[in-house]
Amino acid sequence: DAVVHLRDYRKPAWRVERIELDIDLSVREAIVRSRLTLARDPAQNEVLTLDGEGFALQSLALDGAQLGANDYTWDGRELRMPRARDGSVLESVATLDPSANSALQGLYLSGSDEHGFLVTQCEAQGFRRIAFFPDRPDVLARYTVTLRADRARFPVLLSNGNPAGAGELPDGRHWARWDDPHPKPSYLFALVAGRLESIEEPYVTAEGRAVTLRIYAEPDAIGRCGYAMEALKRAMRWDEEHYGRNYDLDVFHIVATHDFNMGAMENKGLNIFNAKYLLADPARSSDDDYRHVEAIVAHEYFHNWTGNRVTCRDWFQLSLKEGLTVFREQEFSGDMGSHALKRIEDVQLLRRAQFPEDAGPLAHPVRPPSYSAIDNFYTATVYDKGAELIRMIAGRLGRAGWRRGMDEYFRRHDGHAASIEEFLAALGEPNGADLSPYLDWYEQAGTPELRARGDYDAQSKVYTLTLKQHTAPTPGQAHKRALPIPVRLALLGHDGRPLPLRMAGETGGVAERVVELDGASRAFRFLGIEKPRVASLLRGFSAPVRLEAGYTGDDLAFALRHDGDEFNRWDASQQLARLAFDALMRGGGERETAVWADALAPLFDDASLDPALLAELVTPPDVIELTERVTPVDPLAVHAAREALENALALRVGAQAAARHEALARVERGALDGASQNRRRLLNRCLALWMRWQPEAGAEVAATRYVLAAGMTERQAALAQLVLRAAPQAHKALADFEQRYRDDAITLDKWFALQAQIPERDAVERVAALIDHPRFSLRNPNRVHALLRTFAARNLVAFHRADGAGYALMESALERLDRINPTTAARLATALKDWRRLEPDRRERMRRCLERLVAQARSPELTDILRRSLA
Ligand code: HT7
Ligand code: ZN
Repeated sequence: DAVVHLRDYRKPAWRVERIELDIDLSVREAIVRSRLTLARDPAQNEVLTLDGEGFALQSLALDGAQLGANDYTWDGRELRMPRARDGSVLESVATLDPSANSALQGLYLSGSDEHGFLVTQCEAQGFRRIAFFPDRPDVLARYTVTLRADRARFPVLLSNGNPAGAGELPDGRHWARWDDPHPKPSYLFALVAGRLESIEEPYVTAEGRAVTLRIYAEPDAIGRCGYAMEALKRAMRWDEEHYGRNYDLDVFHIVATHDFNMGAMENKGLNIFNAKYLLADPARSSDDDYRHVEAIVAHEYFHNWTGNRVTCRDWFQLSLKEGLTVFREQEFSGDMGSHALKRIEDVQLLRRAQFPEDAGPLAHPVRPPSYSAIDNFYTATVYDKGAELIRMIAGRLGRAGWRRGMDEYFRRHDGHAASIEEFLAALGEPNGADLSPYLDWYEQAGTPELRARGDYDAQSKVYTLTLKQHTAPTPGQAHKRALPIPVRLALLGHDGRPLPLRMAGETGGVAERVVELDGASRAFRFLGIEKPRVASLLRGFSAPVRLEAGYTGDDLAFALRHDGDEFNRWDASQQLARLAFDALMRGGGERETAVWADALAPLFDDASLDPALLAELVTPPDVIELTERVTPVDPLAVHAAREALENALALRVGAQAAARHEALARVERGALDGASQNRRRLLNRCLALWMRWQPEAGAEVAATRYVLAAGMTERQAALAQLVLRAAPQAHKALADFEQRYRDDAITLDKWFALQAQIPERDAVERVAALIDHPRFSLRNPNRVHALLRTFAARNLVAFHRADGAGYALMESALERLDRINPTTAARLATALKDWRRLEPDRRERMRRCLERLVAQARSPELTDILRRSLA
């Protein structure tokens, strides 16, 4: 497939001022009548070219005259019409079958023929599957949409904008019209039609606009939408208070569907959600689920300004809306709960998903220079590294400067499509700051390694911090530039308190400051320093880099005890665990493991420590992060080393964990407030440690906890412990879970995902059998992620089984999935990207599997991932 390059960007030669859509809906056939009012750029002498694919064309008319076959060409992808003029009106009639659309892009049927409903997904290029259009984000048009359908089968008819009429039609049919006053790109178009129920709340914006908020779901799910509604109101208020951004339509609608390729979609005034990230209730949703719902509801809402009102010039600028909106959501979520915990979670995600992406064959800059399948660029790099870039820029401008810059960005670009250069200029200029050096971060792939060394001269009392950066080559980028790296730091004295930091020419010192490394290497001199103990660097993870500071175990244990920055305190524990893991992989590790465990043990007695933070402090890095540290990877050895780490900690703190578990179990446990959630997080972690310390007694407790769980957070954790530790009670609990939740797909996904992780070789056969489970379907992306993605990403023992059975299972699933849903197939295939890092035998097996797949792949999406992985 053709590669699209950023450098080839040209302004649209044709725009669409208005589009009127009239769509007659049924499960097996939608008749789409569209009327486009065209505007030609006089500076470009281009023939009208529109995108359009996957539908059957019934008729075309230009300026009222029907067109014949000689008046246009359509190769099934592009329509070319030499006769179109500036101001021409193009009318088309096309038909398509939503029930045959398993790719879930464009207009598709969610659910069964009989009970399902119709829904659209247009980002990135789904609109062209509905009607002819310049399907690119810099063509903003005004939409009027009329929907017609059988009233009994499709009582609810929704589209973007404000309601503009509704009425009856003959034969039990009806219509509804929607008018969107805000010009928008085609990727933000949406429609929904079906038998849905709704909940409703009034909302008055800070500017005084009365808005009706409605959430729609299928009848059996509508009772689980209340939490999302509350989260939406919190997000709306937060955006008013923190960015002065108000909502801008009379209605705001959200719809939940079980069939969705991603988390959710920010269509103007009509957000569509994967039900997994919208529905929540205490019996079936864990605390993590609640947090996800709040975060994603907020994320999609925040897009109304960062993405919709100001949209992207082209898809290379995707992070302009995604990185910025992730950042806005992170700050919101921190304000709603704990900034330290939110930061820890976000950095965990970055290290588990983005750092490996940046270090492997699929590495790409936050703004990629080219793509062959845009759907494959909705990545951790564009989203999460993109958010880190915004965080650095916001930090550079300071709170007031950031707000000033964002106000200016909205002032300049509201109603338009913008680029990352324009964004940086709008932020920088009102602050007198040149942010152009940050453009390098957008254009350069790879995670910089930051080396830090501190030297203290007791005589002159000067502490010199030398910082150096290096970024390894990534595909297509052999040579790397030095990037601006803000390092937030403090210097801890022997009593653990920060020492005043003063540089030449300054009077007085501050406890914490930010220095910016703006070249390959630089030394920073701090004066008047009395007896420093250890530098606390990169506080709050002030830049998305790998820090190598040469800390000893003692330094880290000291930081773990004393660092006032909660993130760095947690990171000290992570670094100690990594040192222990490295030593275990070298065949030793007893001493290093003891240093880590000894440093953690006293924390159980610290009553002032937030229980959730304690839970994170006593959790070693994730298996994906640890795998990153080894080449070549022997998956069994990595698994064994992480197990040894966990076991050693349990041996050291098991009694304390058990006691803490019992104390926490006596407190009221079912409530949903933050403090209760934080206690549950520790309760669950203590149970895990207890089970390793005393397998039999621990399993008894877990089995009881499973039955008497105060909500899903406890039930899921107890089940996980029983199953992953192969307790005798596991079988019964698993059967019980299946029975309880067999009719609730989202909850049953927890059951699929858990079994995919069982660290036994025969988990391959178990997963193969689960593919045939009556509740599993390759047609549903949530099921695929729960079972297959979890298996490939998290089960080192079974997925990497020496005989290649795990890879073979994935190969056959991918082959089938490619024919059903290419976006989901391509996402799943990224689990194979790191084949080159494996030990020779497995490397060869996985390479052969990738080569067989690439020879057979049909879709451009899967082909793109496989080719780049093999390159
Ligand atoms: N902006 C949304 C992207 C999205 C998407 C992309 C490709 C294929 C399917 C998709 N569904 C949603 C998600 C977001 O808010 O970031
Ligand atoms: Zn987004």
